[in-house]
This record gives sequence, structure tokens and C-alpha cells, in this order.
Amino acid sequence: MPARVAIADRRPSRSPGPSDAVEELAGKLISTGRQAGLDAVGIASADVFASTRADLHHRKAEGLSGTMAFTYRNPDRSTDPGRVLSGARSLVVGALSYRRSEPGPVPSQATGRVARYSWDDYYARLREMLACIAGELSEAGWMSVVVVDDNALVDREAAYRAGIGWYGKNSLLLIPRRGSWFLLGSVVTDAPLPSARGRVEDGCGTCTRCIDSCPTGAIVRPGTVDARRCLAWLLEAPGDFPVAFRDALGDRVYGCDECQLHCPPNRSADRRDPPPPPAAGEEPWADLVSMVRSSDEELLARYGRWYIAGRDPRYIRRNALVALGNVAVGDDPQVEGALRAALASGDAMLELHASWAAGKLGRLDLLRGGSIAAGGPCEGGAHGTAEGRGTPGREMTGRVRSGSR
Ligand code: B12
Ligand code: SF4
Ligand code: SF4
Repeated sequence: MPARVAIADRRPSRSPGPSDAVEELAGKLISTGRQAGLDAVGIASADVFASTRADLHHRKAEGLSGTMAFTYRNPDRSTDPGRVLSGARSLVVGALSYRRSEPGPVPSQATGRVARYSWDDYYARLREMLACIAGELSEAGWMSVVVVDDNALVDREAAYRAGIGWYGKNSLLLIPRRGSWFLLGSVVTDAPLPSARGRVEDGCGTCTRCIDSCPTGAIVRPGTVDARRCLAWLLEAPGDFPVAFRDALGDRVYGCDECQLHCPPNRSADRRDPPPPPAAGEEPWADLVSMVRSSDEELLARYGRWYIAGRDPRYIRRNALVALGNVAVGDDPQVEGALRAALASGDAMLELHASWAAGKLGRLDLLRGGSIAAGGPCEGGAHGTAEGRGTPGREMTGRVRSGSR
């Protein structure tokens, strides 16, 4: 998920107008966002996110962020909208739904599961919708910058302050009656817009289903995820996939939806208003054999919108090998071919994950005669975890002028 920033036309900033003009502009911005396709729009002041800054520092100190960089790289920056746009006064925050019904039956046993937020490039759509709001601001003479899933700003806190939703115990932001299947982003502007009058109250109550259903126990306390245990991060992290969590990974190859699937507000939203099926072109499944066997170029062309540590496609093959070990059938010739190819690849990381998969599928015979030490499901922790390895960067990859996308 490369982060991008769109900068609206940078005309000189002007003094705030009378408050009714500003109210009118706020109304216009909200309706522009809704017309563009956003499911919710709210406004917050651009004050520093002080409590989130403290949370980021504490979690880093506790080790809960693992080797993640992202917003954790520089908490003082990612919690200060004024570092995104000098003179920032307001945030116009938007939410875009990616809620879909369950995909159809799994195409084959050698199939990997993709988390819903990545069935398509919903982030690109969200940026385009927010760019419409930036355009409106620009026309009115204000400066603005669009930030979506960017290291420069913590999106959930912006949405919480804009009165869009509450923090669930899974740490996701939930919108009343609509749940959590939303992506979030902001337009940071120097326009002095009226902010949301209140915050949305907690809607979790005594429920703990997300905590109980997390396959790895990653929600270590309400609202706090330990990235070192979270499958969504482990699939993105560089290095070996930790042995301790390989079984729990199941068929996932990118992202994890478990703590949202069991969430009662999501389920009742689906009952009230059944979600649409996956649209043409949306990709809930990935062919594991072809993920292992495709060239680097093919993998990047197909899955390039995913966050891939260091843009290194070997991590896609690594993830596919673990999923193969969990769900494939060992005597399927296609699976055998993929394992043989990985075992003979000369890439130590892929060979180790392939040998683990071969062991799980009862195909230790594939290792005989090769140079790989047999490392079945009992391989142990010798290959380490993602921790302590190179720090990935969900760095901003470019600054794109609004309207140029
Ligand atoms: C780092 C990151 C991750 C990490 C860590 C996630 C985590 N929960 O720690 C990993 C890679 C694991 C991850 C996974 C996912 N992510 Co993510 N991720 C981010 C990122 C880049 C930064 C998040 C951040 O810095 N948060 C700061 C920390 C401090 O905030 P927090 O963890 O939300 O904690 C808050 C609560 O604890 C609350 N709080 C404090 N006290 C208390 C007490 C109680 C009782 C409660 C309930 C809450 C509470 O305050 C804290 C903030 O101050 C954002 C994009 C961005 N630029 O913001 C996307 C983002 C958060 N991710 C998003 C998504 C969709 C996901 C996944 C669902 C993807 C998937 N299907 O695999 C999973 C969900 C996992 C989960 N349960 O959170 C969306 C969330 C949308 C939403 N509705 O909330 C975001 C906003 C991206 C976007 N632009 O839409 N993500
Ligand atoms: S995304 Fe998956 S692993 Fe991470 S906290 Fe949610 S259920 Fe647990
Ligand atoms: S599963 Fe329950 S506790 Fe978790 S976010 Fe949903 S409502 Fe809140």
C-alpha cells in the first residue's frame, strides 16, 4: 500500500472569512465528499493528537510495534497535522466502505485468501474522492494536502476526532450502525472549518469477540494490538515468517479479517443491509502455485498494490509457501512442482519455508537428495522471527499533485 500525498493548488493562504461563510464551505465540502462516493465525512481541528502521540511512544517502548516503521517511525510527526501542511487548521476526514459478502467457494485447495481491504485498490479510490474535497478547498482559496494510509498522519485518530466512529477493542474504528469495513483518509487544510461537536461513544460494551477470535492472541488488551503476533503484520514483515504462527496463518496470504468477521456491529449491519458480492475484477483469492512459480516481474505486476517489504517479491512466495503447507494436498502434481521449484531455488528463505510446507504435507521425500536440511513442522524457532531485521518503510513514494492521478 504505497502512501501518496496529493497537494491541491497552493495559492496564497488568506485570512479566515466570516463564520457563516466557513460553515457554508464545511457543508459544501461534506456534500462534495458524499457525492464523490465517501460513506462518511467529518471535520476535526488540526490540533496535535497528544494522546495518540503518547500511545505510539509507549507501544514502541513496550516493543508492541515490532519492526514496523510507518507512523511509528516518527510519532511526533505522524500526530501533528501541522507537519503535513504548515498552518493547518482543520482536517476533513473521509471513510470509504469496502464491505462485501463472502466470496464464492474456494476455487481449489491450493488457494490463498486475501483480506477484504485488498480485493481491489480501494485506497486509490479513496484518494480520488478526497481529492474532490481538496479541489473544492482550492477553488475557495485554501491550501490542502490529501493523506491516506500515510506515514505522515494517524488516520483513525483523525476520524475519531471528526466524530466518525469509536475505537473498537480490536483497535479498528467503527461507524455506528455500519461497522468497521471502512478505509480512512484526510484532507489537511488551512481553512478554519467548524469541527465535529462531539465524539462517538463506545459501542463495544461488554463484547470481547474480536479478542477471543484472534488466531494468535494479538489483541493484548482492549484497543491494543501486538504487531509481533498480528498475522496482518507478519505477512508484511521482512524476514522469515515466525514458525510459531505458521499454522495459525491458515490460507491467508495478505491481511487478516478475523477480528472484524466476528464483530457483532459488522454482522448486524450485514443483516440490516446485505453487502454487495465481490465486483468484477475484485480478487478475494490468490493461486498459491502460481504465486510460488511466477517471476518477480509477474508478481509485482499482479500484487504491486500490496505493501511488500522492500518491494521484494520473495515475500509473496514466502507467504504462499506457508499457506500451501497449511491447505494444499501433498500429492497434487502442481503443488509438488511448486515445492520442488522453491526447494531448488537457491534462496535460503524460500527453501526453508518450502521444506516446512513439504513436511506439513507429508512430502519430506521431496527434500531427500537435495541440499536442504529437513525442516518440517517441528523446525523450531531457529530461523527467528521478523523482529530484529531490516526496518521496512511504508515510506511516502511520491508527492502527487491533486487531479494528476
Ligand atoms: C500500523 C498499521 C497497522 C499495523 C498495526 C495495527 C494496530 N492495530 O496496531 C498492522 C500492519 C498490524 C495493521 C493491520 C491492519 N490494518 Co492497519 N494501519 C496501520 C497504520 C499505518 C498506522 C496505525 C497507527 O499508527 N495507529 C496508532 C496507534 C497508537 O493507534 P491504534 O492502534 O489505533 O490505538 C488506538 C486505540 O488503542 C485507542 N485507545 C486508547 N486507549 C484505549 C482503550 C480502549 C478500551 C480502546 C477500545 C481503545 C483505546 O487509542 C489509540 C490511538 O491513540 C494505519 C494507517 C495510518 N496512517 O494511520 C493503518 C490502518 C489503521 N489499518 C487499517 C486496516 C484496514 C487494517 C487491517 C484491517 C487490514 C487487514 N485486513 O489485514 C488490519 C487490522 C488489524 C487490527 N486489529 O488493527 C485501516 C483501519 C480502518 C478502520 N476502520 O479502523 C487504517 C486506518 C488504514 C486506512 N487508511 O484505512 N495496520
Ligand atoms: S488482524 Fe488477525 S491477527 Fe491481527 S489482531 Fe485481527 S484477528 Fe488478530
Ligand atoms: S468484536 Fe465486540 S469488542 Fe470487538 S470491536 Fe466488535 S463490538 Fe467491539
